[in-house]
Amino acid sequence: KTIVFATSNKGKLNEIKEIFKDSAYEIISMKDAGVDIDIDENGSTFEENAFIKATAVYDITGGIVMADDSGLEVDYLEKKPGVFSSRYMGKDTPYEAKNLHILELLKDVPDNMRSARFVSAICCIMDDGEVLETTQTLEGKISHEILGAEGFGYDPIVYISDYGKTCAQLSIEEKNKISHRGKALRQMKIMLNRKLEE
Ligand code: ITT
Repeated sequence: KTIVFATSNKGKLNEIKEIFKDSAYEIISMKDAGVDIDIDENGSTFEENAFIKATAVYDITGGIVMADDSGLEVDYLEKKPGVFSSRYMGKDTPYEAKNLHILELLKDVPDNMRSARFVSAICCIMDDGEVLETTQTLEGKISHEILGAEGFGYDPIVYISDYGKTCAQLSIEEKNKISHRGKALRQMKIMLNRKLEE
């Protein structure tokens, strides 16, 4: 069975393809499914936005669709940028600038006040319209400098103490093992496998 992954973010697509590479489900991008739409993510939670994205594509294809809505919550910034993570400072602003800005906002903030987390809400709509959902997080701390070149987005400033590295210093396999999206996608994989047995 084929699942269209409703994203235009290549980083997300690479992560899900890695996780579903041994699955009975084949992941294809929105582009490869011939769907070219701009989705207005006007929800106020990650869950709402994941549902909005999945629904927009399902309304066109009628087949199985999965979507991820995710972001970074910085506790010191009252959980910003949160659902606005990709639009923070304008959607076309390079991540280097966004990351430097967050480091500047936390310039003299001590380590015990630098907690942050990545959140990923995954929504899957089955071909019969049934909705499956899960949300998972990855706890970290905002680093003091930009470190690493793997991954995407805010990865270079999210420091994972257990690894002594930022997410951008982890390989895609290492990141998937512990990440918000890795955990949510594996959970979703279990739910989807149950569907195959029904
Ligand atoms: P789609 O909506 O097309 O999927 P997007 O990038 O706009 O792509 P979101 O609206 O969910 O996706 O925004 C999520 C943003 O949060 C993303 O652009 C990153 O800046 C950040 N983010 C989420 N997960 C991340 C991760 O694993 N590593 C780094 N940054 C992440």
